Amino acid sequence: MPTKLEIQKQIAKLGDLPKILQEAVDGLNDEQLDTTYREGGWRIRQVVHHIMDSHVHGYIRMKFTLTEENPTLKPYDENVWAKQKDGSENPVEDSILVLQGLHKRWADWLNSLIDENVWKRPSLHLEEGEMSFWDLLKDYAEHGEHHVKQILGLREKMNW
Ligand code: NI
Repeated sequence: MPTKLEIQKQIAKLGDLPKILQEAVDGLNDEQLDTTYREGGWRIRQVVHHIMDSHVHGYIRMKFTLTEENPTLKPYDENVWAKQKDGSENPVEDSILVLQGLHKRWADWLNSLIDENVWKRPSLHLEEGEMSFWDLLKDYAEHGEHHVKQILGLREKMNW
C-alpha cells in the first residue's frame, strides 16, 4: 500500500490538473485546437473534452468504490463519446469549467479521508480486473498528466 506522502502527491497532482490543462491550451486558436495531436489521433479539442468525460467517470467510480462493496465499474466507449457534438465541437472552456469544480471537490474529498484502509477498497474493472481505490487515484492523476503532455508535445513540435 502507498505511503501517506505518495497519496498526498497523487491527490495534489489530481487537484492541479485543471490549472495545468488551462495553461496547456492557453492562447490556442480554433484551428490549432482542431489539430490532431498525432496522425489519426483525436484533435486537441477532443482531448480536452475526453479528459472531462473520463474524469467524471473517475469521480463516480471512486465514489462507488468507497460507498459500495466491490462495485463493478461501468465501462464506456471513449471514442464514441469523443465523436459526440459536445465532445468534438464545443469550446474547450466548457470542459475546463467542469474540471475546475470537479477536481476541487474530488481532491477535497480525498484529502478528507482519514482511514488508511480506504485505499485498499476493491472495485472490478471489466478490462483491467480488480482495481483498488488507490489504483483509481493513481490512474486518474496520471491520466490527466498524460493528455496534457500530448497537448504540450504538439505545441512544441509545431512551435506554437
Ligand atoms: Ni485518455
